[in-house]
Amino acid sequence: MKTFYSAKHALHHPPVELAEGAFVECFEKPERAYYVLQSLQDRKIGPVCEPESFGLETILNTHDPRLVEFLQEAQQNWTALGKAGTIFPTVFCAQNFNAKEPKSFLGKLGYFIGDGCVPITPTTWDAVQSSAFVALSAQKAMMAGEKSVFALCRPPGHHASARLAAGYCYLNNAAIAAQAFIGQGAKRVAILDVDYHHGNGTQDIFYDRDDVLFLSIHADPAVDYPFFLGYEDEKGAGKGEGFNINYALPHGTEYDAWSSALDESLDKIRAYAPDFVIISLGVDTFRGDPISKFRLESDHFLDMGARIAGLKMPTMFVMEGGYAVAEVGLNATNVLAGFKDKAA
Ligand code: SP5
Ligand code: ZN
Repeated sequence: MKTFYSAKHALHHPPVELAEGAFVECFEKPERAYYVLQSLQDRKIGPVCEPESFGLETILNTHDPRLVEFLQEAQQNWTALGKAGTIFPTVFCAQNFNAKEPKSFLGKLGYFIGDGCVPITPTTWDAVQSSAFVALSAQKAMMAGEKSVFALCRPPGHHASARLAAGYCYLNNAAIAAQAFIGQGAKRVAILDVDYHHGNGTQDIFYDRDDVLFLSIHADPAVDYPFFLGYEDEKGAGKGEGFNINYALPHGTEYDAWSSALDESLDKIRAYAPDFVIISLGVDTFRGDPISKFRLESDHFLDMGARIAGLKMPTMFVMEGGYAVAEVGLNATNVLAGFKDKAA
């Protein structure tokens, strides 16, 4: 299995995030990707390839051009206000309905950023763009006939919606790849999000569509991030009704219950018969994760990969969360290794 990886992810390394009332060291840090890369090289998962560059239109097929422009120009606007240091919003656009984009950059911060865990530094955009290019390069390889590919994206993407960056995510890498598949002739794409957190950005992007089936297995949003979306009664709208499926599980969930939701998801994917499957691969379901409350063990990730391989469908993995830095390489690589062994 090929991996796509760009060292440019390290250009995004803000010193702090705002979490629960305090500035704390970022959980989403460059070491995460280094450990995953090291682990998959040690275990000979396959060649590691540099991503290509793509035109901005590949991103604008999914994202509001104003978000992209905002991210590109944030630093110069911040500097123009006489500010130094990492950029954070202090106002938020709580009413999405009919919300207008303000002229003031301080207002724009709240219009394009959803919470305190998406700091912006002078080099954040370069890393964010390279992460999208990693996903698009993996998608291109799939389109060219690879049966499975790993996009080692960083920063992650699944909390980003068309207009809003949030939850360590700036652009939605998995959604950008799904849209590229559709744009290049795929009839149906399934996105299965196994990150601990609900993929609220991905859900939002495809909510009214039937050509992208979105499934997510995650912590009950009543008790965990992203809090406002991810309930099981969110099933899609209009043409998309029935094509959004959420499994909201309680804190303390172990692999038995988790894997039942996985098996149900895989059955739904079989019934949908997609041309391509995208796995939004967060490994923050691990019991040692510092911000999460599920109880998967490292070996369970091998089994997870094997069950996904049971689909026997072209499958692209896109890295999302996972913050137990010392084990994130082992856990992510276990999914890929479990998949590979079973697919072989
Ligand atoms: C991609 C992804 O996994 N994003 C997750 C964003 C979660 N943001 C909320 C972080 C809350 C941190 N809480 C720290 C608790 C430590 N005891
Ligand atoms: Zn997560």
